[in-house]
Amino acid sequence: MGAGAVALVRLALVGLVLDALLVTDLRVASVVMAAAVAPVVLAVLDADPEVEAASRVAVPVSQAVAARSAVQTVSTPRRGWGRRPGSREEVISGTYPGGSGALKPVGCLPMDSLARPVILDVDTGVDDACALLLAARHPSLDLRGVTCVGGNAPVEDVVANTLTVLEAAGRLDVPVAQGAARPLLEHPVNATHVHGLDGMGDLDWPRSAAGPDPRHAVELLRDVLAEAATGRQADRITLVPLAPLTNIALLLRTHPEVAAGLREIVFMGGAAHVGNATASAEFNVFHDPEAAAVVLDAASELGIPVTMFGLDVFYDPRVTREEADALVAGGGRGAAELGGRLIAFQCERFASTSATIGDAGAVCAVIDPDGVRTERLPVRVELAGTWSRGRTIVDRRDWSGDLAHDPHGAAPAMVDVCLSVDAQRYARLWLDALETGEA
Ligand SMILES: [Ca+2]
Repeated sequence: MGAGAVALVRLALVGLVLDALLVTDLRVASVVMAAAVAPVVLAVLDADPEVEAASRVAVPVSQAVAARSAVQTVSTPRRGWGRRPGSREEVISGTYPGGSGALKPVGCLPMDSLARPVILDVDTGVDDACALLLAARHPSLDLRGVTCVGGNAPVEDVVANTLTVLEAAGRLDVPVAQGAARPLLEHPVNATHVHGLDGMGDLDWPRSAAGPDPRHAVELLRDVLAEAATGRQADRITLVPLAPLTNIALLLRTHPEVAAGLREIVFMGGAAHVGNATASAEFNVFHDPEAAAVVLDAASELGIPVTMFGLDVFYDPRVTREEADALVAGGGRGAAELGGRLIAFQCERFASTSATIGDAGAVCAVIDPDGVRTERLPVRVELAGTWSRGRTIVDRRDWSGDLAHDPHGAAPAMVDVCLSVDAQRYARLWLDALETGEA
């Protein structure tokens, strides 16, 4: 080994030691902070589905942002807010050797040993279907399971839709489990006005005859995460919730020990700036605000890194109607045709020439984290506001002196908030996975 290589190894070892010290300090700090935080007051306000429906449809799409081609690629921990265990840099390591987002040639399934293990929690859902197709087909991911929750559609429909998508992707080997049928406190609502009566675009697509795993979603999550905890660091699971966080809240409160098997949580939900279910709140968090609050609290307490892929970036990665039609033209009832038809459905429903890949963007953020710009910021969920219930309050203050006079103090949950995205890069990643990863 040359002198240069020895120096590099020494630097890496020093970095590891510093990281270990920092993790220890922050875990102690998080326990102290958790003990100091007053109990969460739960206030239940009846949601009005009609208000939710009207506001979701009315959200404008930022074409200007969609046209952006270059994005700063490095997560920027905030000065004065400290650093959380499980750094973004650590998360990035271990990507597929072909490079971030690189695809292996056609026909390379099953996944190789370097593929990142993931579980998706879904309420399929048109855009959940887009996310499932990507997670099922991309060679840099190892989809270990899919758990279902009521949200866009009743949970029984979510299970049926999820199995249908996995069959189209040629991945009925992936266990699918049914979870919570309703939020912890809120009334269940759905979004059939967005996703069609069956929750997945009413495509007249042949339904899968497969059935779900006999376990409850929380049991499947517990089992897979417990097994991952006994393996190598690289075997730890990236959990990708794309729905109301009910299942995940139940999991982390019932089986907090599963944190040992978790690498990180990358969830679609919330926003720093805008809402869709209401003027303040994003649908997934608004649908079950208590669950979102529990997940952020538990993640903070257990030292689980969290990335929020919210409405600030959700609408930006878009596929055109022409690109969708090209996918459909190949036929074959596989992932490409289904993906194309899902995009075409959205184009027609919203009278647009393009549609977002939606939840699939959060999966892109796992495959290719350099495609989003994040800031590590304190986040709380509003549980009591008359007009703001379900809002994710992202603390973007950059002068810590304000905190001395703030009766609330800083939120204990530090989250990597996605603030902008290289939209074309993620849309291309999704298209490539479907075009080249055909079953
Ligand atoms: Ca969803």
